Amino acid sequence: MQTKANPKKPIVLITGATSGIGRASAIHLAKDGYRLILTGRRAVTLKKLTVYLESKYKADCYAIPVDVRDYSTLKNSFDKLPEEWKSIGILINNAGLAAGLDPVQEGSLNDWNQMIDTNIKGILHMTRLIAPGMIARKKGHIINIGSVAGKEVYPKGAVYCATKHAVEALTLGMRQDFVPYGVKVSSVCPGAVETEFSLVRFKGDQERADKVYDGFVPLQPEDIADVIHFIITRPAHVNIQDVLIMPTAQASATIIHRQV
Ligand code: NDP
Ligand code: 8X3
Repeated sequence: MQTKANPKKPIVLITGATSGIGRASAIHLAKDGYRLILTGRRAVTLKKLTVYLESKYKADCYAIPVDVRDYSTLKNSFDKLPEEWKSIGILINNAGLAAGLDPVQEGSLNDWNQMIDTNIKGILHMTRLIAPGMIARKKGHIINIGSVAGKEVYPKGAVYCATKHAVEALTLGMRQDFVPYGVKVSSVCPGAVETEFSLVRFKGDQERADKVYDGFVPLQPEDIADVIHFIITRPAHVNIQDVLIMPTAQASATIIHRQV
């Protein structure tokens, strides 16, 4: 199929493209002619997204259904990338989740492991695989999706907040390590965005998830995609290091003005 992808634009790899911010970013960037490598665990959802992007926007997509926690499968998949997909210019480390909302004394070890392994090790795994190519080419851009939870801590959210504080530290550390090579590192840190995030956090409890967004207008995933697009389209000498983006009705992690 003839694609409309612009070969002069960098290849963008988005983790967690099957839903929410990752999916919205894939659509936004496909519209603008970027070639996309899209990942996520849900293979069928990922396939449907690539078919949609290819048919609607004539996008050039490569799907890798994979779990960011599984380094050896990730490595194997990236080692096998066709030559024309190997020079990844932009990595969007987006895959992540909150599991549960509990005080530490009642927390579930499974939830903790899932958050720590996905939100922290997932970013490390992806960056370890992709950054060396950027460093060798002396060009590249990594965008980590942090959170207001990486800047504040809220009750019952200690472990999720700790993982997002770790994303903050990793972003700063990567920037220090990569600066001699001209590789940009940015973070985008949203407040409440209406995605599958709360449904996942509350393990499929739709009613509880809906309550999170009751009485105010939350951010939409497209709002974050728009910011990501802005960040990656700055001139070579400009790096937007960090963006904290909140709904107008949200003053902090815990203060949301709800109309009830
Ligand atoms: P969604 O639940 O809608 O999307 C999360 C994405 O991450 C899905 O595509 C999911 O894909 C993927 N994912 C989760 N675990 C894994 C894994 N182990 N391996 C590969 N992919 C995985 O939530 P959001 O879009 O809201 O979340 C995206 C990022 O934004 C996360 O890092 C989140 O912490 C952050 N964030 C979200 C906010 C919000 O209010 N929504 C606010 C601030 C930050 P699949 O299930 O197919 O694997
Ligand atoms: C997601 C936003 O406030 O639910 O990172 O932790 S919050």
